[in-house]
Amino acid sequence: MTSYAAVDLGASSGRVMVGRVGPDSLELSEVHRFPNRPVRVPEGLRWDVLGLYAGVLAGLGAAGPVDSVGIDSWAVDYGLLDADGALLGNPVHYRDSRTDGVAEKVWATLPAEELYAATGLQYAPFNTLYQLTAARGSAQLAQAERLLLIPDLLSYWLTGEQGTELTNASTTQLIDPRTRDWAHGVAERLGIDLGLFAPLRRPGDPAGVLRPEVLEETGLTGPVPVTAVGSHDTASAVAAVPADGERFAYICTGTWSLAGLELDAPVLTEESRAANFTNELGLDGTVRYLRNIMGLWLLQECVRAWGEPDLGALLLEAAEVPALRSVVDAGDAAFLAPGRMPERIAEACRASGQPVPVSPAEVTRCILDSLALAHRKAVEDAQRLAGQQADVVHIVGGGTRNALLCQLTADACGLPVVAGPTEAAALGNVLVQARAHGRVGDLAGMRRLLIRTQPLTRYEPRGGTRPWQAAQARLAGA
Ligand code: ADP
Ligand code: LRH
Repeated sequence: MTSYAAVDLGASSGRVMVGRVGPDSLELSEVHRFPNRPVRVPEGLRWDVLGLYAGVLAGLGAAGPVDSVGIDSWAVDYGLLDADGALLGNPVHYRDSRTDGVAEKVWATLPAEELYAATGLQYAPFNTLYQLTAARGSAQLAQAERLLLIPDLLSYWLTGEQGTELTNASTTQLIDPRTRDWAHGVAERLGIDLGLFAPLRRPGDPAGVLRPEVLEETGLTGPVPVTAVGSHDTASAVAAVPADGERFAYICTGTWSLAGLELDAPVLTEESRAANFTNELGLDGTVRYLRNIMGLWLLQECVRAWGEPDLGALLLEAAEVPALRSVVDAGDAAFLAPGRMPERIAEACRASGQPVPVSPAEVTRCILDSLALAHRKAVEDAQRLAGQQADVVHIVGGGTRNALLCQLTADACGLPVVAGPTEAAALGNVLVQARAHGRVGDLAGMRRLLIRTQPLTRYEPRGGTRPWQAAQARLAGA
C-alpha cells in the first residue's frame, strides 16, 4: 500500500485528501477541507492565496506519512513573482472585471479566428492571455520576473522549485494544442513575454521535494517528493472518469460544468470556434474537448443570497416544482460576476417572455433545468463537431451529490448517466502520482481501478427528449 496526498483547490473549497493505493484497491479519505472565498478589495476581486497555502500546510500536517504530494486547482489564474522570488500582490480572481472589453482589443491585433486556429481555446474573458493583456502597463506586471499558475505557485512555496504544468498551461491560451508546446507566434504578436513562464513540465514529472521548513511545520519526515499531476482540476477530474472502453461523454460538475468529449486530437474548425468549444490538454496526449457552462455557481450564488438555507431540503422542494417552466442560457457569460443572482435569473426569464420564478424552490428548479439543458446541448454539439459518438454520459465532481441534476441530465441527453466519483479531481491527482511511482498502469488501467473500487450511481433517461428539444428551441428563439 502506498499513500499520496492530493491537494485539490476548487473555486468553492480547498481540500487535502489522502489516497491509499494497493494492487487492486484505492481508498480516498479527506483529511482537511477549507472554504475558498474570494475577497473584494478596493482594486478588485482577489484570491486569498496565503489562506489557501495555510490550508494546504494544515492538510499536509493532518495527512500522516505520504509517499508523494500532488496539487491541482482551478485554471487560468496566476501569481507574479519579483526578482527575489517573492509574490507581488494577491492573485486576481478570474471573475474580476478587469478583463471586460479586453478580448475585442486583442482581436483587433489577432483576429479571433486566427487565435482559435492557433490555440484551440474557447473564448472566455478570463483566459490568461486576456488577463495579461488587461494587466499590461501595471506596476505589478512591470516588476514581475516570473509568472506561476496557482498550483505551480503552491508547489514552488512547498519545494522552492518552479515549473509550468502543461494541462493547466493549456488554459492560458498561449499553448498550441497540436505541438503541446508554447504558441510563440501568438505571444509575439500580442507582446506577451513567454520568458515570464517557468519551463513546462508534464503530469508525472518530478516537481521537487518538500522544503525542510515545510517538513518541520507539517511534522512530515523527508524526503517527501512533490509530483506534477494534471494540475488543472478538470484534467485530473477527467483522468478519473470511470469509463471502460465505452464511447462516453463527461460532465465535470462543481462550481462549473465542463461538458464534452475526450479526443486524440484537437478540433480547430471555424464551426467549433463559433460553438465556443475548447481544446484543453489532458493526460497522455488526450484533448479535453468541452464547453464551459456556468454550473452550480448559479445555485451557489443564489444560496448565498438566500442566507444559506439547507441545500438538501431546497433540492427536495425543487424536485416538486413543474419541469421546464422557464430556462435561462447557463452558458451565458452574463452570469459570470458575483452578486444579485436570483434577480439576474428572474430578469433573464422576464426578458425571454417566460414565467418568472419567485420562490427559492422555483429559482432552483429553473437553474437545474437550465443546467441539464446546457449539458444536453454541449454533449450533442461536441459529438457533432468532433464526429465522435457517446453512448453514456459520466458525471463527476460535487454535482454528483445532486441526484435531481443527474436525473435531469440523463432525461435531457436521452442517455444513461453514470454519476461518480464525487472527488474525481483528487482521485485523478492521486492516480497520476501512483502511476509516476510505478503503482498503477496506463490511463485505461487507472480507470479500470476506479470502476472496481468507487461507488457509482446510474440514472436511466425518462420520458423522451421532446420537452427538452422544445425548451432548447424556446431558448434559441428568445
Ligand atoms: P469546486 O471544486 O468547483 O469548488 P465541488 O466539486 O466541490 O466544486 O462542488 C461544489 C458543489 O457541489 C456545490 O456548489 C453544491 O451545489 C454541490 N454539493 C455539495 N454538497 C452537496 C449536497 N450535499 N447535496 C447536493 N449538492 C451538493
Ligand atoms: C474548474 C475550472 C474550469 C475553468 C475554470 C476557471 O474548476 O478549472 O475548468 O475553466 O475553473
